[in-house]
Amino acid sequence: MVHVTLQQGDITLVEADAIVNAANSGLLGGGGVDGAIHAAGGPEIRAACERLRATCLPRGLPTGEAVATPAGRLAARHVIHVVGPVYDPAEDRSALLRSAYTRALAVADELGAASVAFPAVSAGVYGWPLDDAARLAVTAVLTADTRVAQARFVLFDDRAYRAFSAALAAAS
Ligand code: AR6
Repeated sequence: MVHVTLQQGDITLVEADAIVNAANSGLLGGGGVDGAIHAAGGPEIRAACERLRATCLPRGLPTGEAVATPAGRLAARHVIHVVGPVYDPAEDRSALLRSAYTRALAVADELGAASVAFPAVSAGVYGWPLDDAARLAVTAVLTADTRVAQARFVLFDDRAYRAFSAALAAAS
């Protein structure tokens, strides 16, 4: 079973085989953790995303899906871009949020990555309530069928760290 740990901090600084990016379907950058990863990783990530758009993903990466690029100047070897769902109180999109995590782990398996770091996908600009985002994230990763040995959630602020701590304690 995958071993899950938590850390508060900036995911761009994490040394893991792969870090996960909370991207958008266009894959060409944005704000939040996406902007930070592109800024810190440099143009190699953007160029790889542009190649994906020009070849296998002309209409972009669907919500709940994952795709890998090199990590440019980052300490990690790969960036696994996922698209979380935008929160909508009128529609249950939790399966898509769980899928973002399980598809990321499936891509990590294809890459042979043993350690993967995740941000709190959908819990920023996409508006997912933090406690629920944490619960869905932790249970998706803990129950995933994967060869990834170490999964680390890297939470940017204290509030997110506390939400993920509570979710991990409840699930373990
Ligand atoms: N390291 C770790 N976590 C971070 C970092 C960082 N450097 N920076 C922000 N976070 P968001 P989303 C946290 O908005 O909700 C982008 O524009 C942040 O505090 O980055 O999935 C994309 O292009 C929050 O807890 O992602 C999309 O358009 C979490 O990362 C859209 O935002 C996710 O916040 C995706 O929205």
